[in-house]
Amino acid sequence: MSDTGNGLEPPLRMTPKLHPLNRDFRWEARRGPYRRISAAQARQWSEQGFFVLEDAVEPATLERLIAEIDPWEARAEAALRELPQGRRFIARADEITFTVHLVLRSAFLRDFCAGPLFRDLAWDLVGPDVRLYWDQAVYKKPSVPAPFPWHQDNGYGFLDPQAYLTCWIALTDATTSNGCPRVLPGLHRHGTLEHWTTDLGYCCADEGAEGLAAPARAGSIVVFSSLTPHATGPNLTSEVRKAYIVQLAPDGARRMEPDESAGGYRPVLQNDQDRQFPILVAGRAPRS
Ligand SMILES: O=C(O)CCC(=O)C(=O)O
Repeated sequence: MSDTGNGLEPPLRMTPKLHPLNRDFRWEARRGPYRRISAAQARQWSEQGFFVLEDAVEPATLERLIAEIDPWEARAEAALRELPQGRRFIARADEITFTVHLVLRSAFLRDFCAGPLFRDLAWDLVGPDVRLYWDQAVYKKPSVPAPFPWHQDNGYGFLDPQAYLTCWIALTDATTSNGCPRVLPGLHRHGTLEHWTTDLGYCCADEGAEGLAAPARAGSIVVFSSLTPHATGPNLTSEVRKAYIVQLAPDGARRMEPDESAGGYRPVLQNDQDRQFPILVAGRAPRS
């Protein structure tokens, strides 16, 4: 990709195929004043669908996050090893684990997700009324040659509205050698794309697409839209690459669950009281 001279890469030139539920989507830019992000980050968000928030989590908090997550991830890994072929859907023993809904298991993680960092990002990038939609740890194990394929998060479970926020928190340094995120800038503006199934997960772009690498030091966050196609590369190192993912969606968001009897899909409100708690109510921290 050539440089535009303004520090931003031009949007990818491709006419994408859309998800069948994606009709009349319009990307809406977020206006300031912002609480956490800079004007340059807001512009990159709007034009490219991502930015890196450097050093957003301080070392002591990071250490505690890892201490809270590791035991649950070890259980997830052990459970995978018991399964035929050591795999369930996109999780594979000794390769890649997805440890979901950790806020149900750790008060520390719950408080972390409900804290000022995500309240500010929610205000800047989602709106005044926001809930935690999903949280999960993704650990990519040493010497794993397989990438995680190009996908949009809204391609895994279609939310209405389609645009929500994914915060990919690097718990360890994420580099091009151990599987940092890569993004396809600009495609978020089309809304949700058609995805197809591969052995490694859903996919919405040519496997050979290069995209932009988004390396992140431990404690930094790759912030992207649910509509930004992203992938992660192989882990060619001898260490585990650890990430914790926090996703925030507008209050009232509904997940379109496949349901033949309802004519294709059935909307399900995302307000599970235990794990999809409010992050912002009318722009403020919810009263406890
Ligand atoms: O962290 C990874 O390797 C991939 C995770 C990811 O892209 C996701 O969970 O959407």
